[in-house]
Amino acid sequence: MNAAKKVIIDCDPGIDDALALMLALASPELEILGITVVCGNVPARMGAENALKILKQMGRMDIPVYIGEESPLVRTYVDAMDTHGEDGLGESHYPEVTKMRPRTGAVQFLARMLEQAAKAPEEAKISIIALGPMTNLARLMRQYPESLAGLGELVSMGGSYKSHGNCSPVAEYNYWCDPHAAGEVYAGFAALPVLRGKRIHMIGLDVTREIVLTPNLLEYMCCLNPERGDFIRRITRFYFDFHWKQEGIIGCVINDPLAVAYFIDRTMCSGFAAHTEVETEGICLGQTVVDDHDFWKREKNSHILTKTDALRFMKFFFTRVIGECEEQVLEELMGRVLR
Ligand SMILES: [Ca+2]
Repeated sequence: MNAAKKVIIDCDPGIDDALALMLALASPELEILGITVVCGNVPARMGAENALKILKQMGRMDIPVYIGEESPLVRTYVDAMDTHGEDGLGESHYPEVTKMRPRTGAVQFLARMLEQAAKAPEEAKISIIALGPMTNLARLMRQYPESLAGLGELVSMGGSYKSHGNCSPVAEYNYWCDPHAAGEVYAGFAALPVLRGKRIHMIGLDVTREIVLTPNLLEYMCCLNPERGDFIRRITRFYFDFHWKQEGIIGCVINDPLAVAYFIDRTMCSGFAAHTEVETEGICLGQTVVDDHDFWKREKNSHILTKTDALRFMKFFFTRVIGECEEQVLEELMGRVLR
């Protein structure tokens, strides 16, 4: 077996972040060096507390959690607690983890780790799976640009190529929350010599909208693995209610875990390379503008994922987080998304 890939997960937990972390923690292909938290769905400090709750649930208290940026670069911070609940975990109100505490200095942690990997061969570099706004990453790029020599790959859940947004007709939350940060990171991938040839893998709403956790799937989880199933039920209940009111779906779209699955298995999604920029002003604030026809003849700084196979993803998630399952049953239960 190949050595596990070194990775840092930058996130804002967040219900779907919690599911993504569970998937990552249950995947032997990953060596998770740390979890860095940014303000997004919830304030960074609350997100860090939530990350600890997930680590406790998964029995992985060996992984450090770092609190990062507490406000976007320019915009006033707008959380998503209407979607994720007042505790960020669907008002499940699991008790605070006291055995281990979050540390401060997420950006410095990222810089330190990447600097150490700067001279390592490509396969030993450190990748980042970004599941929240890109504020920590933009600060890293501003303050420690040379540390990016240690970056393997960047997979980002965010943006939207052709699908509608979830904060405006055109904008997805992570990039809308801090469009300047996302814009700087995409620009950096187009311009910085240290990132030459690298592309941001953009897992946008085009593909994540395909991933819907339905009540039937949740029941199946609870049957196969009562402990994990119950945890997921408690944190997603609020999310189900929100989706029904907002999108008319019985179930919930779970965006972030697909980014983890794609990082591990590149055949999970497919797409194309293009130059992408992020709008930072006006009614299109936070929109990802993907130059799919190469009008601008600029450096292709992104790999835009447009297709995925929801059944394959669901089997991947179940097998790792819940346990053995029957594909036929999954297929049947997935076929009943009411919209
Ligand atoms: Ca997230």
